[in-house]
Amino acid sequence: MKIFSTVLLLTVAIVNVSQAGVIRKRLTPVVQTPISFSNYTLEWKSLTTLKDNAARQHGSSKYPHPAYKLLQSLADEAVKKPVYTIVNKPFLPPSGDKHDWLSYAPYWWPSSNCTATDKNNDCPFVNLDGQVNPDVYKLNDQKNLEYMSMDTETLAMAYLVFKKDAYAQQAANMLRAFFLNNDTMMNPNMEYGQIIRGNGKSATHIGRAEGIISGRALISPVRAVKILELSGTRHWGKNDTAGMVGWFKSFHDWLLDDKIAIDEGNTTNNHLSYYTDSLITFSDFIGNYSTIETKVRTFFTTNLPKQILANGTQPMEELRTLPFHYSAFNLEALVYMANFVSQRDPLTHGPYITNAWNQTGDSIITAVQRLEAVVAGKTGQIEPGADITEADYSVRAVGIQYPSQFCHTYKASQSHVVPYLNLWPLWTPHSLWNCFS
Ligand SMILES: *[C@@H]1O[C@H](CO)[C@@H](O)[C@H](O)[C@H]1NC(C)=O
Ligand SMILES: *[C@@H]1O[C@H](CO)[C@@H](O)[C@H](O)[C@H]1NC(C)=O
Ligand SMILES: *[C@@H]1O[C@H](CO)[C@@H](O)[C@H](O)[C@H]1NC(C)=O
Ligand SMILES: *[C@@H]1O[C@H](CO)[C@@H](O)[C@H](O)[C@H]1NC(C)=O
Ligand SMILES: *[C@@H]1O[C@H](CO)[C@@H](O)[C@H](O)[C@H]1NC(C)=O
Ligand SMILES: *[C@@H]1O[C@H](CO)[C@@H](O)[C@H](O)[C@H]1NC(C)=O
Ligand SMILES: *[C@@H]1O[C@H](CO)[C@@H](O)[C@H](O)[C@H]1NC(C)=O
Ligand SMILES: CC(=O)N[C@H]1CO[C@H](CO)[C@@H](O)[C@@H]1O
Repeated sequence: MKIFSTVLLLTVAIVNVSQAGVIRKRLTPVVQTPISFSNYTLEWKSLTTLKDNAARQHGSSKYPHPAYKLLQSLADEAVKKPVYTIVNKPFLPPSGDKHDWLSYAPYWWPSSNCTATDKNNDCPFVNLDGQVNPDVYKLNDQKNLEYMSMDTETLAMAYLVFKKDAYAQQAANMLRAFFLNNDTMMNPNMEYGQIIRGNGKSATHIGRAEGIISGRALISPVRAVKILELSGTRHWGKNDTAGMVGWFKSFHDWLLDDKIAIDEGNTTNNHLSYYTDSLITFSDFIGNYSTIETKVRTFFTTNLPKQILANGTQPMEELRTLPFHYSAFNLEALVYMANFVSQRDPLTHGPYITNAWNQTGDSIITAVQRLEAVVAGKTGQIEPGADITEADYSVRAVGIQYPSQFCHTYKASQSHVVPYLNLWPLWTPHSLWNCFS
């Protein structure tokens, strides 16, 4: 089971100024708390390959890879689910609007002398580090977002292969409920992620920049829209796409203009990688093509050399208490970025950067090779409780680009606890199916 989800990012830089005036930075441990249980992964899925593989199956009642049977059963389950929405939470964000995304900073409690009825508004909150306020479990915005992401993408892919109307119809229902229907939609911002509640001095009233990383799960719905559009289903209209583009235009602008979003964009580690992936995906979707190349080139030349050293280590990720998890997690984002800007694919307007993998100076490849070596126990550390299959996404994705270097070097799991993660043969070229198994 994936753990990045079960981990709350609570790394706080504490700066100590010693008497000699030397500034030392100390990182507090990342505290593991079962707050969100995300099973979402950001994996590049080539639509060209999805379609080629689907066409190969066409007319045949027998699907040569078990992943197709799994796809069918996941889609059959998804059509029976109610649509997801964030409007049913029992607490309101400071805006008073249930359509606004909300999550709580987990270790903050109403102070013990507080007798107010509305503790969100009338109480000072205090920090009891490591003790999770169970209120956080009452908010399911992140879970609903991630489930909607996985289900809409799965349903759209299933429609592409099986052409069963119910799949497209349900994908459309879920997308409209989450983004387009005035009663149930999410507002296009993440202003209230990980807020500290109450009326005390520490109350933040707005969310924290770190909370924005949850927005990476908005990438799959964009792909679901593209797949539905290309499939030609009668259940998804141009008006629907236009509605989605409107939503993502607002979210894109919020990511660029909002104060906490700017803070997130000024990070340098995995947060920046995912922020950039989100921004370029949404820019492409809304037709703002002009800035994508520059953004990614800047990332490649300015940030990548600091994220990945010549020996493939990722110091910003490995220095944390969950080195394996964070290395795999950041690579997932980097591989997506390189694929996104380099592919000529119906999913993107690209290629934005010709020979993009080359522009990374082999650094992503080197980092993936190091991850492989860590999994093989040859170097580095895997923290207790880590899920080594988290390396699968980046090794396979790079392996598809460079089969001569990666075919048969690594065995990817086909029995992840989360069924959705076993669908990878769908977007892996048929000729490489055996490379990773
Ligand atoms: C993630 O998947 C596992 C395995 O299917 C499941 O036990 C867990 O509940 C899932 N997480 C959430 C939030 O549903
Ligand atoms: C209530 O508790 C908070 C934190 O425990 C404290 O800062 C505050 O002074 C208390 N207020 C009163 C009126 O006792
Ligand atoms: C939904 O809200 C938008 C913006 O407030 C408004 O323009 C539109 O007419 C509303 N649609 C419906 C069906 O109420
Ligand atoms: C688009 O049109 C279809 C068919 O008229 C309708 O069912 C759907 O709700 C519309 N979508 C939006 C976003 O208005
Ligand atoms: C396109 O995006 C860039 C930043 O990525 C922004 O400065 C510009 O205003 C956007 N253009 C439009 C037409 O939205
Ligand atoms: C990787 O290179 C850095 C910088 O030269 C060095 O500090 C680190 O020890 C090296 N790590 C490994 C595992 O080789
Ligand atoms: C990038 O491409 C150039 C020209 O094809 C080649 O000389 C160079 O070695 C490549 N660099 C990397 C890092 O692949
Ligand atoms: C300190 C720093 O890097 N600030 C940057 C934060 O992001 C904004 C918007 O991208 C830049 O204009 C700042 O220079």
